[in-house]
Amino acid sequence: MKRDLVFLGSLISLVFLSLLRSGSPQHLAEEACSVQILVPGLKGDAGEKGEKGSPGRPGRVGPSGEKGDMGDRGQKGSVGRHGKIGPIGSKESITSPRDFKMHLGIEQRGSLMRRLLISTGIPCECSQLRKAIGEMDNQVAQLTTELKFIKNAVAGVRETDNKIYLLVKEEKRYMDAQLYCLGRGGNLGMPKDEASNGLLASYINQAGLTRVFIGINDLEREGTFVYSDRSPMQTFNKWRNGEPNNAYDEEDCVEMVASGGWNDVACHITMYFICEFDKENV
Ligand code: MMA
Ligand code: CA
Repeated sequence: MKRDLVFLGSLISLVFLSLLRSGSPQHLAEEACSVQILVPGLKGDAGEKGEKGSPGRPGRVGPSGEKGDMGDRGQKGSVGRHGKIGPIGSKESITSPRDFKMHLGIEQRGSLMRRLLISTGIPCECSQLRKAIGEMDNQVAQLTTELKFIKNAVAGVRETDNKIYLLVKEEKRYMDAQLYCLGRGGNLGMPKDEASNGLLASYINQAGLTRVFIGINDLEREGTFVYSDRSPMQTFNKWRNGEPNNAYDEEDCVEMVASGGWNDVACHITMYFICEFDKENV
């Protein structure tokens, strides 16, 4: 009876202990077995060897080693990137935007161009720029053609290879006519050969006029006619028969009549006139 009570007490305490230690199902199975071992009976044969377990966790980091010898020298590094654009140099070396550009490397110029393009809002696509330039070339060609039309048809000028002639339909005295032409970078028309004389004559005729002042006078020395650019009269001339006659002793300036012939007239009378311009000055 006493043995039974001791056994029962042991059983209860073991079950209680197993309940306290229980956690995972594995423990439960283990505990269940342990409980069964306590059941009276013979010990069974040893079970088969279990499978190999999974590897354990890595161990702790070991202590630092002792200081080693100095290593070999490293290899030479690669070439660095291009630097930023430098400041503008002194006045002696850089005096124009062209000089400034010459001081920049290709990459710096490209960078500068990109910045300029970005600042102007132009996308830096070469193909787009080329297209825009091509279109501008076409526009320049078209405008040149239109300008030629305007000069000839509207302004009514006449041209040779190197001169432009303009008939001014404002009545002026010789000196005022001369000043008018000079003020515009030209001079009074100075026919110095057959071709230019013929061109002026046809200009006058097409305008329905009978006479205009041209740039010839003998103001400085009576009888010695010079062009209004002070160049001397050469062998070429178109004096009408009997001219120059210095009528009334007061004719020091020259007119061209519709035939293209020349006549000396008084400088104080007023009439239309023709200016001429060197193309290289226009
Ligand atoms: C005549 C002739 C010219 C002179 C003019 C002045 C009409 O032509 O004498 O030589 O210049 O008169 O009006
Ligand atoms: Ca005369």
